[in-house]
Amino acid sequence: MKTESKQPTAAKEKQNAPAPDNRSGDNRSGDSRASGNGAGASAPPANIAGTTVEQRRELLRSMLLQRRFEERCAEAYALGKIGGFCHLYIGQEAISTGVMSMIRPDDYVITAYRDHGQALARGVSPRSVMAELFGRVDGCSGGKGGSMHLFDAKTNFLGGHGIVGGHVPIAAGVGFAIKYKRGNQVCVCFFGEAAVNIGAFHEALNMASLWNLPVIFIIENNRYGMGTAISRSTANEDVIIRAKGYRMDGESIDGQDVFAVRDCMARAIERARKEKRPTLVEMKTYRFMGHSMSDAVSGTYRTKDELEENMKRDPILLLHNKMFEAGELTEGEMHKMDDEAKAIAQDAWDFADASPEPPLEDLYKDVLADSTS
Ligand SMILES: Cc1ncc(C[n+]2csc(CCOP(=O)(O)OP(=O)(O)O)c2C)c(N)n1
Repeated sequence: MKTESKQPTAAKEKQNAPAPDNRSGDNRSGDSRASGNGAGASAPPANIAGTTVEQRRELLRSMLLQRRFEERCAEAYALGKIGGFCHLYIGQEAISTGVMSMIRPDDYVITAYRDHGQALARGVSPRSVMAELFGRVDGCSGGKGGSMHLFDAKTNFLGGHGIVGGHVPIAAGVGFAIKYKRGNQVCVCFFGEAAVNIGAFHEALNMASLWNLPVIFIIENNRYGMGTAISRSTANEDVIIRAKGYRMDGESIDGQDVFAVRDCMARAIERARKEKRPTLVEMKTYRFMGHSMSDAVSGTYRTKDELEENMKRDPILLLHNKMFEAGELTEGEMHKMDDEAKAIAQDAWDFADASPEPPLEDLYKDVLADSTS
């Protein structure tokens, strides 16, 4: 990765990624600056003051891991080691990283099919994620879920869901269960901007607000649903306005800035834990790869110029530059972190490659609950 200048980092550079256990559950309290019922209010500028140097390094390590790991996924897909669908998260890593750095190990996470980065940032082991992608028995879903269906009970990572918006009501259900059991966890639910036009999204937001559920709904607005620009699918592109319809707090932030993500999460988490109130957050981002591995990166529904313009705001580069300018990161240290990330991705690949396929007799295992036991 080139970091000497402020040039775009490279989804295109072939390298790999690190695996910090980034589940410290920082949970620092924010000064509740949320926008009340006024959906769409913008947050004050984020800064790095709320984190220590070591925390900032962890954030960088986590993002590098996701990036390098997924670059190897692209390679494995091209070699036929990963089959089926494969949606990369490259470009959006500040969101997964910032969110996971703020929640606690006993909180819950649920997401859509673009789930590799979120699983890694949550602390699901790179080996078990790669083995799942390879369809092997040591995968976090036993090799039977694949790229879109990463699950990990140890980290309360509840998937990996392929139906657009289909998991949003499940998040409301998790929020209900937390409240019913008098817990003070939160449930974080990620989805793309295309999901805000799905019926299940509206049903879930309505119930979450009506019943005061501790759910943080995060729209990762990367501006495209497959090859359809938001301007062609959504009557009101200001998607955060949807919060108002359900009397919910809403906030729109820069999803390329990991500190903006953390600041916003501090407010949403406090609201969820203390008031049992849900929040809708729009995190504005951009994906640097195609919708899935079978999709062109640019040249069809978006131009190369647009892509390159957005890659100037690579979240890894933005964090690197901030740390570099603050004098707390040298290029040598950056390269070392990057090499560690690559080594972890290579180790995950080797592990996955050596893992066997699930046995035939397991075909129906885990499909239905065993009603006899
Ligand atoms: C209910 C439903 N309709 C259509 C699809 C096909 N589909 C798969 S991904 C996708 C685009 C979703 O875009 P978005 O929610 O913005 O997430 P992103 O891919 O940008 O992360 C569509 C339409 C689907 N999986 N589920």
